[in-house]
Amino acid sequence: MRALARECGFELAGVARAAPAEDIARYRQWVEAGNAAEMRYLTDHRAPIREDPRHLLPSARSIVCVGKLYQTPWPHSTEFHDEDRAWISRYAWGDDYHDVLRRGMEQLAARMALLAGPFEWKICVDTAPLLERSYARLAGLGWIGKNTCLINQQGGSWFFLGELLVSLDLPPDAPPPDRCGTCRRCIDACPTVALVPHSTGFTLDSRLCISYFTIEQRGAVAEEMRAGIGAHLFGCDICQDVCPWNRRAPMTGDAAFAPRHFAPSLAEMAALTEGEFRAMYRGTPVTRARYAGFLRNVAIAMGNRALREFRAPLEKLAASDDSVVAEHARWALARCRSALY
Ligand code: B12
Ligand code: SF4
Ligand code: SF4
Repeated sequence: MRALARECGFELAGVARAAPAEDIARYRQWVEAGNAAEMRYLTDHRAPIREDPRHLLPSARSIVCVGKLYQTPWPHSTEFHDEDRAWISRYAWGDDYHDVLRRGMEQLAARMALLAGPFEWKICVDTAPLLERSYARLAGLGWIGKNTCLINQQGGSWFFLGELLVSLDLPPDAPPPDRCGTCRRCIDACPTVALVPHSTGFTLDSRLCISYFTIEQRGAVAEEMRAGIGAHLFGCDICQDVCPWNRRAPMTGDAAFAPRHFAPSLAEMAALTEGEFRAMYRGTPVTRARYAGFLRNVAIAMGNRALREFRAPLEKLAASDDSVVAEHARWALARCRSALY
């Protein structure tokens, strides 16, 4: 099965039982503590579905968990100091991973059927109500680091997860040991202190996370959180950039993840029309922010960089019909002015 997965483009693969989620209590506690912020898809009627993968495929007996590397030979956000440019996080540089992984898993299911005969299956990538990291850990793909990412000893953490729920009984793998040890680089590097202590280690408070603000949050970002966002335009890589397990992380061989845009000019981004935004980021994860959210993020990044040349583009954004964009641009203009005079 692992060899088949590799042929289908997955560097990592393993099997977990399609049994009720061991970590569900942890999930409930996380949600009850408010850590899901406004991500309703984590708290609404879909929340109980996460308790058991058989809610997604009643005949499921096993979960084939796969990992696909997306690391490319380009700098880390922690090495990036170009003042008039902003950061798009690594996972969003190329094609949208949902489609790439889905295609690979369809191939995997077809190849497995040639060997095992017909069986029922269902593909999950990110959006399904399934605790992906929990099952991937049980399938031996890695341990859950203090940055809450799944980390593989050889592969680091720059990989996406996907799951093929199957009605076949496959022998399960075993979870690897936790290899974070006494390290706490991610905790110390997080600019917004979003990795917070938890009874069994650390957890992520989305209400403080740059990735949440720039990708998931709709509407205004609380003023006191804006400075910590720095020049992040979409997502955040810091807690993975500093992780020692990513120092020698292997590169992806898949051209789908070759960078299209990773450090765009802020002035150019502020001037994009909606049509240009769509055309530029079509087929990449960046479209999730939507045009208004993207411009809001541009305004925050400009306010944090506070360069003289940002005044004109910010004045234009301050006249936007979108009240959130306009308010963020006014906030950024005030910062540019106070930095100049
Ligand atoms: C909501 C979400 C977010 C939210 C919240 C993140 C979070 N940490 O929960 C936000 C928007 C902040 C986010 C950010 C990112 N995300 Co995201 N996200 C998700 C999503 C849709 C759900 C995650 C979830 O259920 N969170 C709730 C918490 C409680 O769950 P959890 O952190 O996974 O923890 C569970 C287990 O890991 C386990 N557990 C946790 N700690 C420990 C410790 C021990 C010792 C044990 C035994 C178990 C355990 O218990 C928890 C179950 O309750 C998943 C896809 C999915 N369906 O799972 C992708 C997913 C987790 N994201 C992913 C990615 C790539 C990212 C970003 C890197 C994107 C970016 N560059 O900005 C960042 C990383 C930020 C970070 N440090 O986590 C990948 C992670 C791949 C990997 N190698 O880990 C996933 C799996 C998507 C995918 N299919 O590839 N994400
Ligand atoms: S993604 Fe960024 S803001 Fe979120 S926990 Fe990691 S370092 Fe902190
Ligand atoms: S930086 Fe250190 S503590 Fe954080 S996930 Fe990596 S190894 Fe674990």
